[in-house]
Amino acid sequence: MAHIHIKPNWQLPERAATPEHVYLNRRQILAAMGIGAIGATGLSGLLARTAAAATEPTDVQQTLQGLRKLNAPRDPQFPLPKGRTLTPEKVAAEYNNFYEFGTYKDIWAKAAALTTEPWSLEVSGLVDHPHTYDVDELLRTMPLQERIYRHRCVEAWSMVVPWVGFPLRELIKKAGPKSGAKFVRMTTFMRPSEAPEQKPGGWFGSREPWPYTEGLTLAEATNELALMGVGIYGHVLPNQHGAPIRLIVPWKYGFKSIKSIVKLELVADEPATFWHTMVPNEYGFQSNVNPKIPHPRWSQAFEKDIGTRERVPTLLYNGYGDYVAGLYPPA
Ligand SMILES: Nc1nc2c(c(=O)[nH]1)N[C@H]1C(S)=C(S)[C@@H](COP(=O)(O)O)O[C@H]1N2
Ligand SMILES: [Mo]
Repeated sequence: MAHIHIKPNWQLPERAATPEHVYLNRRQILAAMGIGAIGATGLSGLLARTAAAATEPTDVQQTLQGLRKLNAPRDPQFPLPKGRTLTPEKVAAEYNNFYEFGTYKDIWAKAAALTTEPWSLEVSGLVDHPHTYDVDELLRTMPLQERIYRHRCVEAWSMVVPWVGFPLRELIKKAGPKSGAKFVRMTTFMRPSEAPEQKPGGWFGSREPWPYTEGLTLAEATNELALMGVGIYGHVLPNQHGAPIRLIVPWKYGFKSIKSIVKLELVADEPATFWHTMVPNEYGFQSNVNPKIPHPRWSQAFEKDIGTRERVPTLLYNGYGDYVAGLYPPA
């Protein structure tokens, strides 16, 4: 067995590694052993981190202060779910997954480097009216509302937060899907200068299929629940939550809810997606929340609420069966 002279990431004591991270780090180490270049990769990664750290905020409140307020009416269909507690804003704002900025729970600091103004969203593909929107235009013209949704990450943690957004189907309606359009493909920004993990030679940036992509069937994308999120807790999104525009599909595992979207295309075939491409047997295209289908490496029967720290039983479709069960064969 080869001797590895740097500590694998998952052994760094100050970091709270979660299962996705353990997987990635192990894989990274194995890949690096194969090509014999781990020292160089590890060192450049460390130097990049040190450089970025100089401009990072030191307190999560700094990333929330001064965010523009959004006066969106509450959607009465989505009040606080029974038996759950609203996750405190600060807790949600410092417990993120956003792999472009790293694999640990310091995303809120790293994501401050993302430039979100101006921001364009291209809507194209098999549509009658392709259009590139300025996000401010969408904020002004789309029917914004506030909805409290449960969010369930595939890593078995969850939160309950008030999003501000508009139904994705309103945008799809404006675009006018052509008859051959069967899927929606969404793409996150590609900016290695701002997002360190997208750089070749970063911790795992050279082997992952950046930019992050996700997809839905057209029926899923036009379901009432599918929300384009532009705000949280009554103001625009802080960068760590996927500013300035991200998807929220609460009946699916969190990785489907792609952040900081730059392109939305209507396509004929099931699109390749980031996680499915990397680990097809662990992260399926559909990935509906289901307590009875374990992840290959852990059970999905329960989740940890990051606000209350309670262990909560996981619900089929994350509790949204009334809205989405009809899309799928009986579970
Ligand atoms: N572009 C992009 N979108 C992403 C991710 C990511 O790494 N990159 N992580 C996903 C995962 S795994 C989860 S759980 C949610 C987390 O959203 P939050 O940080 O706003 O809670 O974002 C999803 N969207
Ligand atoms: Mo996740």
